[in-house]
Amino acid sequence: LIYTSEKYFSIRMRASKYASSEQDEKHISGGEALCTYDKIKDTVNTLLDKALSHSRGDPDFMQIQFDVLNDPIKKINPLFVSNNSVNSDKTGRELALKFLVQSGVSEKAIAKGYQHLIDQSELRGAILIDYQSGERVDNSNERGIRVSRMDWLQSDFERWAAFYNLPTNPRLKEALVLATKVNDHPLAIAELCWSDDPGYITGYVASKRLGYQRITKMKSPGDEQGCRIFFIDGTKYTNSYIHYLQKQPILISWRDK
Ligand code: WAQ
Ligand code: MG
Ligand code: MG
Ligand code: MG
Repeated sequence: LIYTSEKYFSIRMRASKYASSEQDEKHISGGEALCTYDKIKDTVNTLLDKALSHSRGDPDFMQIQFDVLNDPIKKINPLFVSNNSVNSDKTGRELALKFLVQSGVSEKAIAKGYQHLIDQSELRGAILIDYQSGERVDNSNERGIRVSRMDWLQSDFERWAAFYNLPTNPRLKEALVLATKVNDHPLAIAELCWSDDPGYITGYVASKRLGYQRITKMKSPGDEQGCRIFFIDGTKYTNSYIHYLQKQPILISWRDK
């Protein structure tokens, strides 16, 4: 844990379309960051830019909020990243299934997870599924649970990327920050993810056992259906896990050994 005299702030953004029309609200973009007071303006601008030039469309609603962190920030190491090149989204999904099973998720839970996803097409967060029964254990309906209060200092991320010869891709950074936080908790079993952005087809499975398994093709180009499923031990303490996801401040921090 870091105890600093400097105050840190959590910044959150979400943007959508048709929020105030008859049509169903469409999620466009979301983002979260941690920074000190002097960096708030830059951080807000970065999140604003992200949503104003988005491949899912131009938003007609946006909310950017900041609030001071009162809890100490916990530092954790990023999950280990492995790359899996596949030649079709079908092969990618089969590989994802294999990784989920290896992480301890039941095939029944995976099948039910996909069904919950199809039922909820307008998610802006994640759905939480029990890793054995496949029952959905959050009550957030069509919104999903949004993980926030997490970040990775850009300079630290760039040192990490150079060491592993990986691209300094902001999507990889964002996704690895989220996956590392989500999977660090004792109740987490595994995560399945791909983007809802039509042009971005790389996704991943992450777990304590397998690390962050990047899979190059998880959907076909143009598809706006994204996925974020957290498979957890959902038989008890689900509320404390959700509290952790939304409130515990986490900073990813890397040291080469
Ligand atoms: N908390 C919970 N769910 C989220 C969050 C969050 N902070 N951010 C996104 N989601 C959910 C939400 O339902 C989105 O629609 C869906 O995930 C996809 O989000 O190259 O870019 O930000 O290694 O579009 C993974 C591969 C990219 C990166 C994932 O997701 C790589 C991505 P997106
Ligand atoms: Mg987004
Ligand atoms: Mg995102
Ligand atoms: Mg997206």
